[in-house]
Amino acid sequence: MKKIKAIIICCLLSGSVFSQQKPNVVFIYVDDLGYGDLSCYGATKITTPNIDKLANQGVLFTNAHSTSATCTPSRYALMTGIYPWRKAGTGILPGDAALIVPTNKTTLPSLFQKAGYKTGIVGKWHLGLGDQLEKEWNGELKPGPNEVGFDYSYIFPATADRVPSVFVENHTVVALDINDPIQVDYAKKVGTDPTGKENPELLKMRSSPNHGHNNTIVNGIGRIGYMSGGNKARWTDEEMPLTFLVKAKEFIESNKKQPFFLYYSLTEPHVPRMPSTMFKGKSNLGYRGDAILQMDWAVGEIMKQLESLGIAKNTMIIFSSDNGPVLDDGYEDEAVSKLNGHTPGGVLRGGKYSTFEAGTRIPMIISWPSQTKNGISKALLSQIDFMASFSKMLKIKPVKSEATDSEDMINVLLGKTNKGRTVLIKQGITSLAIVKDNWKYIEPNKGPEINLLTNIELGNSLLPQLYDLENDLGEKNNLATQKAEIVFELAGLLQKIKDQKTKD
Ligand code: NG6
Ligand code: CA
Repeated sequence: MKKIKAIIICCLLSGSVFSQQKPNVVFIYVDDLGYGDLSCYGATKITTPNIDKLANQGVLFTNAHSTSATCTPSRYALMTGIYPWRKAGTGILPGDAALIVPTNKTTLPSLFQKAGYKTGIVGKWHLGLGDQLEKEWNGELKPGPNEVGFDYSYIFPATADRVPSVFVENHTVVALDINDPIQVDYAKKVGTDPTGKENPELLKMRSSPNHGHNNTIVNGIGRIGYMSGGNKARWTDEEMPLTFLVKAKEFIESNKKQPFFLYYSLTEPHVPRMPSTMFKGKSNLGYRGDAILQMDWAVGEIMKQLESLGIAKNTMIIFSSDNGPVLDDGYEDEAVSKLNGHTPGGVLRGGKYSTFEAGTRIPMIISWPSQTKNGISKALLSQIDFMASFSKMLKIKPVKSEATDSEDMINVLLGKTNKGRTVLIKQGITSLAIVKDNWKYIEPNKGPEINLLTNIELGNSLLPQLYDLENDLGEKNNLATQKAEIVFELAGLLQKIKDQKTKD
């Protein structure tokens, strides 16, 4: 009897230690959501109850950053722990790009694999597929997510506004029909499909002038790039949230008995915003607002599922965005005209593409009910730090030459300390900035001051810029002339970090 009791106690103990060491991780990564887009971050014109609930049970970060102000580089950093500006070819990728994540290095998902997790990605990828531009869309598409650490993948290749407008499950286009082969080209028209340029009367949402989202029409929307064939495989934008949600839930359901890592990478509120009927008109802010409500709903559905499976307590949910907000990013979707006083970037200056704060300071919430204390953290943090932080949590030693820009922040992520990074580099579309002790220095550069298409201030200037983020979060007063010694120090430090070599 004593022996049995001892065994039971032993099992219970090891069970609890095991569960603490190996939480499931659901990383919800949304596309182009701004610092001011959620009610838990102060939005008043839109309410996001599910994400607010997540924030109430976890840690809400006010000083968390993506590495970059656009998607591909931010995601590259997330996967590798290497600053993307160290590596050529990590800018916004076309839909036919080759894979840019190395297949012979530790990645965020392969870390979890090494720790015995089942790993999956559902949603946007945008890191390339195959080993060259010219590829056979009708055969096996690899290397891709499955070759860099995901046991399961259900993705779209690039962005919702780029062809091919199809889903890829593991290595194959979903609903592929060999009698209607897919062809993709970014330079010239292929096939006879109408384009937004030639047949604007066929569009259900017009492209904005000069943005060029007027190539092949798929589901009544002009895309960037040309495709032909694959008619059965083409997605319906309005169904996308459900498609991804169902796949995410299936992945969770089939792995509920073992530790899993799910990277659930939603397209909202990136363009084209074409919400499902359930959400159209619901926000009164146009389709961009509706897409945010739709995204919030999807987060709530995942939370509900985890609860009903009884695994919510030991599941860490991370919620964040790949870059800051943009209103007109290619389509006439009323994002500007129906803004109604909403401020997607909150008090921050700039937006997507910008070296100003709104480009890369993004919402981040982490909830692991059995571990995180609820509260607000002001710690300086970057998404690049997930690599080193999870290495620590999973007790998988990082390879020395890998993830060299990543810092272990696991105790910050769990809300156990407020002591974040001391230094961080942030990347706009043409310039870098360095942050230290709440001072932010933007290097002088020749890039345009404003992106005329999106009407976003890019943070570029031929002169050095220095902002005191503690007292001037809106970056209104350039103190570079008054504080020349800080400019000198930060410019030197930025150069030193740039000069550090990586093996990749
Ligand atoms: C830009 C597109 C924009 C968007 C962005 C990628 C133009 C004029 N604009 O090049 O619409 O697709 O790329 O966004 O083509 S991201 O969030 O994936 O980085
Ligand atoms: Ca993005």
